Amino acid sequence: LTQDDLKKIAAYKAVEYVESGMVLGLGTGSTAKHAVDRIGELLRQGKLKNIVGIPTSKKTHEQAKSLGIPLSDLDTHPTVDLAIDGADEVDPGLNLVKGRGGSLLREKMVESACKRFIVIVDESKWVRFIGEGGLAMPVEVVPFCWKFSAKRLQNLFEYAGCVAKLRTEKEGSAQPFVTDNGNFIVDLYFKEDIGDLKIASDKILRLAGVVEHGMFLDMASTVIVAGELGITIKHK
Ligand code: DER
Repeated sequence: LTQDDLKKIAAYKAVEYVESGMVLGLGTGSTAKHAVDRIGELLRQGKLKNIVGIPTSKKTHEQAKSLGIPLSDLDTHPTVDLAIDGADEVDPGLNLVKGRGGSLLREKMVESACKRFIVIVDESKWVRFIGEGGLAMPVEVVPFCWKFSAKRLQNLFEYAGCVAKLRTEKEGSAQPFVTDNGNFIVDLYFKEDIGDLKIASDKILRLAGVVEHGMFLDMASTVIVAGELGITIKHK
């Protein structure tokens, strides 16, 4: 089984929780893409009816529109029945890192407005603690004086050997990546465990200039992990 096969297996399993009449949060990324495709297929087959989708990115908006999924937004539907989305990391407490695809703000807005948030991952996303792999912890910042924000973020986590880097369009290009909301992303790379995630989250969000970060703490209701040996479903 390829990694994409596993993503598809997790995604299809999550869509089994979708019922007709639901307002759905539609996630972003290569795993969530399979879930959105599956929802479109079931709508077309008449197996699902009266679904409204709230996309978590312009990319997902386009994908859902091309599939004929009726779309709306949080202004119209401030409460979402179910959201399905991927993650970059999942720890044993079902805390997540998200945002390596750049959609963390709209994802967090939709997923914090939903009654149930199902996370779909292949087994490679499983970590013992957030930041274990030393991979990017995304932070969305306003473009104004982003270097100032990056430096303050780096200083916040100096104890964990943090390095802050501006995300660019492509590796090596100087062109900053711009989010759907017109902001930049500063990725934080840690050498050590940053410790209490709630404290880390509060410290990041207190910095004026920071919009949001990629730690989704205590938000997932269910995590569906697809692995070589089968599917594992973990509930909060
Ligand atoms: O960027 C994001 O938040 C994505 O949802 C990410 O967390 C998972 O993307 P993937 O399914 O392509 O690995």
